[in-house]
Amino acid sequence: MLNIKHSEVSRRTKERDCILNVLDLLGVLCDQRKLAPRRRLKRVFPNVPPAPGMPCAGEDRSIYRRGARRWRKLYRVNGHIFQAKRFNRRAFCAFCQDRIWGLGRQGFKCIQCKLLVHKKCHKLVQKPCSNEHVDPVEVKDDANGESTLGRASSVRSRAEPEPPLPETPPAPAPPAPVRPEDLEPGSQRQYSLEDFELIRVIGRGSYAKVLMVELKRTKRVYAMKVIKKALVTDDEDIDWVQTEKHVFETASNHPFLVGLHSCFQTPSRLFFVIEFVRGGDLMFHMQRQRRLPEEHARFYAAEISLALHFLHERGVIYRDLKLDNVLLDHEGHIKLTDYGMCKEGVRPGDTTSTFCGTPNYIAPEILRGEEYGFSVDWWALGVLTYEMLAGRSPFDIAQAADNPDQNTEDYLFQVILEKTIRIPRSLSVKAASVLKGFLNKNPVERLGCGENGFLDIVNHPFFKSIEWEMLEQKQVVPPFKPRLEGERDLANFPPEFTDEPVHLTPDNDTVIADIDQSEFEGFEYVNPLLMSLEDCV
Ligand code: ISQ
Repeated sequence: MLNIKHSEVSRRTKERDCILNVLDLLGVLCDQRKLAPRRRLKRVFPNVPPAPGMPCAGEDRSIYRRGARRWRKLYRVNGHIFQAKRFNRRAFCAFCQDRIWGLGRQGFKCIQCKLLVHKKCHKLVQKPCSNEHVDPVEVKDDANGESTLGRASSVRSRAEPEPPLPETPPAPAPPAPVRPEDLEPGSQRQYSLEDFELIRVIGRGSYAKVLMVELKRTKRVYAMKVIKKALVTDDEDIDWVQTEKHVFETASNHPFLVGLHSCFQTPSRLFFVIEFVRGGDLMFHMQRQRRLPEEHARFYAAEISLALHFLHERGVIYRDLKLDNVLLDHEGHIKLTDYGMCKEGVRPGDTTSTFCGTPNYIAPEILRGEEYGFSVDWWALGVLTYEMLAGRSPFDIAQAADNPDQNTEDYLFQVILEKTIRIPRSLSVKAASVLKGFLNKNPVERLGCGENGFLDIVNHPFFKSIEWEMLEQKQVVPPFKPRLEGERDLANFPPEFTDEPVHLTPDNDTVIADIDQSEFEGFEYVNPLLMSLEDCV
C-alpha cells in the first residue's frame, strides 16, 4: 500500500517484494534469547536535517521505520514456491492438464519457474522447479510440504472464505470507456486525466505516487494518487484497491478522514482524486520537533480516536495507523489517509486474522497469530502517542540500527511481544497511564477494548480536558497551525518529492497488453457530495 516516507522512498519501494517467513516468526516466538542491554538512546526523530531533504544526523533508517505490508502465504513443493493466484486468461494445470478457472484464487503459480497448477494439484507436482536459484526467499517446508510466509493468508482463508466457483469461467472483457452519451440523463460526469493539471509530486509509496493537481474547470486543488495497473497483479492487490475505494466512500463523511473526490482510469493506471490536505503529515512535523508537549499529543490522539471510532462503528479496522498516515490540514486538525490496509465488514465481536501492518505498529495479538478485532488500532494509537510524547518508538533499542542481528523484523517482533515498555519519567502520571492502557499486550485488557469500548478512552483522565463533541465538530482550536503561504504552498511536504519532475511516463503498449482490464471494471466513481460543492464555485 501507499507508504509515503520521506527519506525512505527507495527502501519502501523494494519492500513490496519483501516477504517474511512465518516459520521464522514462530522461531522468534519460541526463542528465549535475551534482549541486548540498553546502551545509548537513539532517537527516531533526531531533529532538523542539515539541509532540506537530507537525513538528520544519526537519522534512524532502521527497522522501526519500515512501511506497511501484508504477508503472503507461499507453499513449497519439490523446489517450487507456489503462491495462490487468480487466473483470468487461459491457464492450464501443469499436473492434470485441465483448465484452471473460476473466481477466487483458483490456481497456484510458482514464483520462481512460473509453473501453473490447480490448488488441488499442487501437492502432487513431481516435476522439480526449474528455476530454484532465482530470488531466494526463505521458505521452510512444514509437515505437509506446505509452508507459510505470513500468518495472514494462512488464517485469512478461515476468516474470509473465497467465493464459490462459477459454472463458467469469467470472460475477460476490456473496460468500456465511459462516453458522455452512455450516461443516464442527469447522471454524474466522469473525470479523465485531461481534466487535471499535474502540479507537483507530494508523495510516493511502493505502489503509488501522490501528486498535487488542479481540476482545470474549478481551479480547485486535489491530491491524486496514481497506481500503475501493472503493479496490481494478484488478487490481494486488487482486493486492496477495492477496499481503499469503499473505505474512501465511507470516510468522505468524517472531518478527520480524507475523502474521495473521484476515481478514473487509463489503460495503464488507476487514479484516486482525493481531498488535498495541506499541512503535511505528523512524521514530517515530528522530524522537526523531536517530541510534542502533552497538550499537543492529547489533541492529536483525541482526534485520531474519533476517526478510528467512526471507522470501527462502520465495521472497518484501519490497521495502518502511523505518523505517516496522519495528515494535518491548514488549521492543524488531523486527517487519516491511506485505507488500503483496512478490513471491512467487521461486526462487533468479529475477528480477522490477516498478518499485516507496519512492523513497528503491529499489535502483539497479530504477531501471536491470534484472531483479532478493533483492538489492533488502539494498540497502534498507543505506539503513535508514545512516539509523539517520547520522540522515539516504544520498541526502539539502542544501537539496533547498527547491529545486523537487532535490525531485523524478527528482533522487533520479539521486542513487541516480550519487552516491558518503559515510559519516560518526564511524562505525567496521566500520560503514562494512557500509554500503559493502549500498550497493554493483552487485547482484552487494553484501553478501548473492554465492555465500555470507546467510552473508556473518552473518560480516561489523560483526556479529561477534551470536549469530545466540540472536538468532533472541529470547534476546538488546534495547538499548532502549519505554516502555509497560500493554498498551494508545499513547504510541509518533503523536498525529495516536491523537487521530482511531475510527469507520468508514457504508456507502454507491451505492458498494457499484459494487463487484464476486466479486473478494473467499474473503478470509475464521482463523489456526489463533493460534486455539488464544486458546482457552488
Ligand atoms: C491528501 N493531501 C495531501 C497528501 C496526501 C497523501 C496521501 C493521500 C492523500 C493526501
